[in-house]
Amino acid sequence: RPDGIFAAVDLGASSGRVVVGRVGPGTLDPTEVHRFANEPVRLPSGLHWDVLGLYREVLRGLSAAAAHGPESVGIDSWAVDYGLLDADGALIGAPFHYRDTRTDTAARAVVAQIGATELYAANGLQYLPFNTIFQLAASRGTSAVRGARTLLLIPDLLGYWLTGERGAEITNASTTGLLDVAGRRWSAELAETVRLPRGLLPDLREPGDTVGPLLAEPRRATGLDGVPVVAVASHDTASAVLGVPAETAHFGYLSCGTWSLAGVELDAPVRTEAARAANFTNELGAEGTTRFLRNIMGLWLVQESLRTWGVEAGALPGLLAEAERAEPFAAVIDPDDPRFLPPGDMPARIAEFLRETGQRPPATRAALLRCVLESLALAHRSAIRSAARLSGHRVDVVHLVGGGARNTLLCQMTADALGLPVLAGPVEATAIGNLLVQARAAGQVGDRWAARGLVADAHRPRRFEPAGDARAWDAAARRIAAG
Ligand code: LFR
Repeated sequence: RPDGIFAAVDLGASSGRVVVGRVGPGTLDPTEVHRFANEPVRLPSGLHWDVLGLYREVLRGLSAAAAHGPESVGIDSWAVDYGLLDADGALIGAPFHYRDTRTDTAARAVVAQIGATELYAANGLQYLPFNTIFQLAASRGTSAVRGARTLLLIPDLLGYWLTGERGAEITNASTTGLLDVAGRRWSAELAETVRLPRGLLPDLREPGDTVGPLLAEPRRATGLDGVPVVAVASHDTASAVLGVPAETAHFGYLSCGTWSLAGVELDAPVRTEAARAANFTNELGAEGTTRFLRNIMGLWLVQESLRTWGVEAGALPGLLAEAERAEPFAAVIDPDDPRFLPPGDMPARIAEFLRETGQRPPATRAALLRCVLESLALAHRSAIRSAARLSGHRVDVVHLVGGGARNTLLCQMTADALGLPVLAGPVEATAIGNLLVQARAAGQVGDRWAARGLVADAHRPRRFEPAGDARAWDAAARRIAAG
């Protein structure tokens, strides 16, 4: 058949969606059939995901998808977090949220024990306190870990509930810190260091591998019959990078949602001392690629400010219009200051940062928003430039995908700060990347360049040319470096 229909489950940190799309030569038409909120829950034990609620919404979404007659189902989500299964295959407790603060001390202890350079040589990963290896070190000796027989990352956990099959999809596994990134296999040494129970990490899967047919109960609940789950690039960022409508290899990307993931696509990891010192990560991508990137705190700063103010997301366009008229470069923050990571009063933390660095906190919400967006644009500039310099990979154009592509002020500021054209969209690059891996596995699309050509035709990105005074951005960058 010339084309096929696929269902993508895409779970982000604040919302999830199920998208159905027909993919084939000249065809790519993703349609959202179900969307739901993803709200964490605070328990006495810490901050957790409502993973049962998510699974219920996945089933609802798949039953809405069933009417479209998909050939297969793929699941992607945010990275690093996991569920633990006991000897009977039952979930032990509620999975922790990566913004839970229990890991800080344990993370530092693991780095001290292994050595930052040695750890980076093995796993190629940037230091983020919530990397799976650090979460497991923080939970070492708990009854949950002692009783665990299998660890499943979130998309693999949902896939297990749908099919009964266990495994670890490799793009997401590469964010755990437990993978030997060059060898593309679990590192026995690293597992030993954090004293993981033997056999906890299941066999690796590649994007495109079949996970399995649906079990009887999810088949009944969704009405999907004879439709397998297929492993996609199950780390959402890996799917997003595949879904970039790039037409040249000389592109940089900004996957811009709750986080901004800024980097380049490479053939192999770069594990130099300079890359480590700049906190660049080598996560794995579709088709054996390496995503050489850095995490930037992203629109979380905006989302959490709106939540603190009690302002609905619907009010954002109005605030952004005001921010556009606010005074430029009145204040700049380092968005990656660790104090911004946990949930809580974001405007207060921003004001605190500004006072500590001798700056005046903004007087209005719009001014605060302007400060955040300019600071993100500066962080985008620094990360894209560093990615190019550290990897030797030339960047002529930057693709900005994800929800941030709707934020035209951020897109324009990013182009201005970088002095490069920014091509914005698609907003749903992640769900598209998920569909594309399934279509490739079914033989309906060729390699990633053919796939990206389809995306470019179906979703012409919006182009932002650099404008304005480049020197003002240089001066602001110096200010933040000095702060
Ligand atoms: C983006 C993302 C990032 C990862 C962070 C935490 O949604 O997957 O790539 O570092 O969430 O899992």
